[in-house]
Amino acid sequence: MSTHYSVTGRTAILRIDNPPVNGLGHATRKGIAQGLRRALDSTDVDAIVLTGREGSFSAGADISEFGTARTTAAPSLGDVIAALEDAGKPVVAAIDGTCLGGGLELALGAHYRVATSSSRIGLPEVHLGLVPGAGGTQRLPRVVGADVAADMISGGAPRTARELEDLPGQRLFDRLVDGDVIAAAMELAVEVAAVRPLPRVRDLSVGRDDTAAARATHERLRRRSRGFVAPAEALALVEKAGTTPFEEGLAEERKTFLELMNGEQSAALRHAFFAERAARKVPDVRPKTPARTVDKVAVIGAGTMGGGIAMTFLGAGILVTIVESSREALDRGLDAMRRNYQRQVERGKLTADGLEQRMALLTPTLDYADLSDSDLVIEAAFEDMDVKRSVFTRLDEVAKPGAILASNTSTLDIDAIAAVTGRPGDVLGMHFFSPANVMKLLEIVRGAKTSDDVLVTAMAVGQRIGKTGVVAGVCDGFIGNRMLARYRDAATALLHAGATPAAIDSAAEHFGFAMGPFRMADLAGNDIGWAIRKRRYAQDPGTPREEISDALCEMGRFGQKTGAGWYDYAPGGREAIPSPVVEELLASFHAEHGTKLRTFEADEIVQRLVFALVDEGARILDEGIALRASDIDVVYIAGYGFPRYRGGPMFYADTMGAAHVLSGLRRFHGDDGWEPSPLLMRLAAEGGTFN
Ligand code: 3H9
Repeated sequence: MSTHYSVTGRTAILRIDNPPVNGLGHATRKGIAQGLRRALDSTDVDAIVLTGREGSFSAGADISEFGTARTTAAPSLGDVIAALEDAGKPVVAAIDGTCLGGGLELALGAHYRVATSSSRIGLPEVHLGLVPGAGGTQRLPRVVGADVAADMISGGAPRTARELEDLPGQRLFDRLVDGDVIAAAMELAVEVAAVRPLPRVRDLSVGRDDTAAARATHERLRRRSRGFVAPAEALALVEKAGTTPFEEGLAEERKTFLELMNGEQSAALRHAFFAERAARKVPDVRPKTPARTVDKVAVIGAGTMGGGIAMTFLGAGILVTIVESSREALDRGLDAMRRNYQRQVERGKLTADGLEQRMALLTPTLDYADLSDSDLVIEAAFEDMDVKRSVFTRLDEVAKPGAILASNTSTLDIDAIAAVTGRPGDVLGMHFFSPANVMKLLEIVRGAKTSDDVLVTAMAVGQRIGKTGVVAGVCDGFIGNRMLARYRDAATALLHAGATPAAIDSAAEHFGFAMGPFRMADLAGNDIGWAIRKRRYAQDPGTPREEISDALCEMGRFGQKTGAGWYDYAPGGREAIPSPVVEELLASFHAEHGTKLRTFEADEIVQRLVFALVDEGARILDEGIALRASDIDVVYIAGYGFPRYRGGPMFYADTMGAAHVLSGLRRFHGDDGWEPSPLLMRLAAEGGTFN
């Protein structure tokens, strides 16, 4: 039973009880409709309180039903809401906790609403590539005004009931409480039992401010949602609420909702939603393995990475000890952190008090002995095995028993690092992405001996600090950087074949990548890859040379930081301007190598880049480095700017079909000796999918 019916005095209480989030699946919708009918038919009932579970009124439609017959099976959510709204007895919604999507739409169908002030109210459908489909775009503007509704529906971010209550002229809530919301709703139900006609949201007119601030918000929403189709549709529907009759707006909303639900973007975004949640589970860890307590964290290294990692923990209110080897490096690191916070204060993202509170949680030190009471130590020292080994040897001496020892290495062998300690079960990788205080992705690298509770703790810590954690096995580059290497190789191959950096970047960005490979390289610094290449050339003289990239670095064109890289930059500027120097460099390379120049369609450029990711992803999956294909998608969306609305590289490959990807790769590689990954070949032969 996902709904419960009871009567107290002359008020019926209809409670939605469908854990974990009170999703409004078919059975629940039926339960609400039946409960309502029963209350309306009963001569012992004067009013109805509709409520959920403590902490969850309802998170909306059951997304897992989308695409199945149950989504549209009667009664639809729209039918249930219409029945509430047209009920001949007052319906009071009693809201506590999450009230999202269809859950809010349901509450808007009630005649009265009472909520706890901390309840989270929102229409987040755009995050799933949808618009609200049960009247949200038409009813919300009638109670909070068109501008706030446009922001909430097109941006998707929830607000607290208190924030909404404080808006001028809002008519969303009749009462806000901090205590027992059901008792308050029952009280109101008794008071309004005889009121007729009953107030209906649909009968209100839409207010709007149309201020410069509101217009700026809309403009920001449009910019931020580049490539996403739903936000613009949502804005248009909210606009309609003020200009067309209610029923017409509702019909238009329903049509748009169904089109979007059956479209590619929503399928991809729903995949991303479930993929992020699946990534939190590790199948072979003992169920209910308890996490260790983490109250104090230490970070080794106050460079860009260490500082960013420290800031992430400080932001979550966790005590951090930061260790450096010299006073100058420590001071430099602290200055950089303070400057970073200062910039946030200037942009209004942090208060001056907030800045001081964060810095007060930080203990800088030069002495490893000061981290002896830390529960978790994250090493972010120089990326070199000897350095890592000596840090971990020292950590093994000073860290308390049971402390977790993590390395932020992006490439090195965690097992080799763990082996220098007497407690390899306590060691794992926690690979943050730069800038660590901004980027969402956290690769949690499980060594051969990492114990289950250490893994579980690292995942829980990741969630606590707001990161999207994905478990990876040990290999060079783990999931993300190993795939990135293939992506870069594909970009370099395109360059060698005659495509320009601007053409490659433009195709990638048009596809939806946050940044094309060459703009990205200029931002990250071309010297980093060069240093790695030089080391490889020295270790193995047979390593193929990346002539153009090497020549670029030999000219000192390291990217934005030197004002020149694959592009030119105005002093201090970020705008990438195609460079005559690079053009000349490419021309002389092509002349020397007799390149048969050809032009590349944007489609082919994208396929070359993305299929390379898929091929490496398939190997990673086959080797068990990633637990599931959707984990790879999460890595690429959260850490590498892959367009979320395409669902990640593996999901994208599934939409193309493995056989198509394989034949594309064969064509692009020609006779260069490339062998397809066995998994890709299997799927192509069987017509199977990664996800
Ligand atoms: C909609 O309402 C359309 C309507 O306008 C029109 C209809 C006609 N459905 O996130 P968590 C699962 S669209 C099915 O880990 P938290 C989730 O997969 C909907 N399942 O918990 C997970 O499962 P598992 C608009 C759902 O506490 C478990 O519940 N609403 C749904 O961190 C726990 O979730 C939204 O977009 C769902 N709606 O966060 C809200 N929601 O344990 C989407 C969750 O097997 N949901 N699950 O991995 C959320 O934002 C968060 O889940 C929430 C809780 C904030 C509610």
